[in-house]
Amino acid sequence: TGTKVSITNYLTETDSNELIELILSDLNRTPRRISSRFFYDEYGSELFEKITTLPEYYLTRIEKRLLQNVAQSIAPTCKEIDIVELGSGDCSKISILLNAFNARHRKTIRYVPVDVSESAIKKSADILSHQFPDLQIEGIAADFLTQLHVIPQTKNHLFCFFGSTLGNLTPEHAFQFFTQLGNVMMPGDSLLLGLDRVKPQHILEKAYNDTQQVTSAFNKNILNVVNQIIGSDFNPQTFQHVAFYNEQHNRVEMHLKANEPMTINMPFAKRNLVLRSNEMLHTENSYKFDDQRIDELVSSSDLKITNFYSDRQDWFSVIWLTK
Ligand code: AVJ
Repeated sequence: TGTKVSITNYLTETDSNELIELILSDLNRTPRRISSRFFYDEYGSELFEKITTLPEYYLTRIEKRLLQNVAQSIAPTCKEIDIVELGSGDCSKISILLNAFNARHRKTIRYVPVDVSESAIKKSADILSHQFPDLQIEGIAADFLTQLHVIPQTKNHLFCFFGSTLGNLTPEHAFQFFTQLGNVMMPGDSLLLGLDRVKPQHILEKAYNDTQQVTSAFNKNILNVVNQIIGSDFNPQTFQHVAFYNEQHNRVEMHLKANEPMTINMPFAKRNLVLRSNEMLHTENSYKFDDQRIDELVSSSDLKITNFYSDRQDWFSVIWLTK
C-alpha cells in the first residue's frame, strides 16, 4: 500500500526558433499582442496563486465553496475511476473533492493531473500523497489543448476543468475544444466545468484591478518572460497595467500600455520595435459566460447537464456534465 506516484512527460519540444517567430509576429500585428500562455513561468505561477487569494478575485473563492456541494453529490459515482484534472496547477481544488469521499472509495481512485508544467505536477503530487497516503497518482505533463489522446483510457473518467480556464480561449476555440473533449469521453464519463459568469462591470473590473496590484505585477511579468525567450529589453516599469470589461465581447481584457515613446531591442528581428506613448500590447482575454453561451457550448458536444451549481448571485458556476 501507500501512494504510488508516476509522472510521464509527453511535451513536444517547441522549437525555440518557432517560439521566437510566434512572439515577434504577434508583437507586429495590429493591435499588438502577447499570448497569455507566457504569463506562467515560475514567478508568474506564484503571482497567479496569490491572485486566487485576493479579496477582489471572487472566482476561486466561490468555485471552492461550490466544490464542497459538488463533492457530496458526485461522491457515490466516484468509485474505480480516474479523476483527470486539465490544467491542474496547485492541487487545492482536487483535495476538496477527495476530502469529501470516504477512505474506502478514495483507495479505488487514481488522480491524473494534466499540466504543461512538470514541476507543478511534481509539487502537487507531493502534497497530495502526504494528504492522501492511499491515492494513486499518474501525472501527465502535456498540453491538454492538443494532446487529449495521451490520457489513459482504461477506466471511466471524471474530467475536471476548473478556474474558468476555458474562458481564455476565443469562443471558436472554446467550442472546438469542448467538442473534442466530448469526443474523447466514453459512456459513463463525466466532466466538472467551472465557468465565470457575466455580471456587473464594476465587479469584474475590480477582480482584475486589485488594490494590492498583484494582477498588475502578473501582467507586467509577461514582459520578463518574453525578454528571456526573444532576448528583447522590455522594461516592465515603463508600462501601465490596463484591465477592463469589453461588454460587446463578454470578456475582460488585459493590456500593457506604454508610458512613453520607446524603442525595444529585438536581436532576432529585422528591426527594433518602436512603440508610441500610450500604445497597447494586448495580453489576455478572459471570457465570461451567460446562459445562452453555456447552452451553445453544451450543445456543441454530446454531453448532458446532470447538475448545475451556482452561488446565489450566479457569479460563478460549476457544471456537472455526463456522457
Ligand atoms: C486562469 C485564465 C482563469 O482569466 O481570470 C487572473 C487568469 N488573469 N487575473 C482569469 C487571470 C488575471 C485567470 N485564468
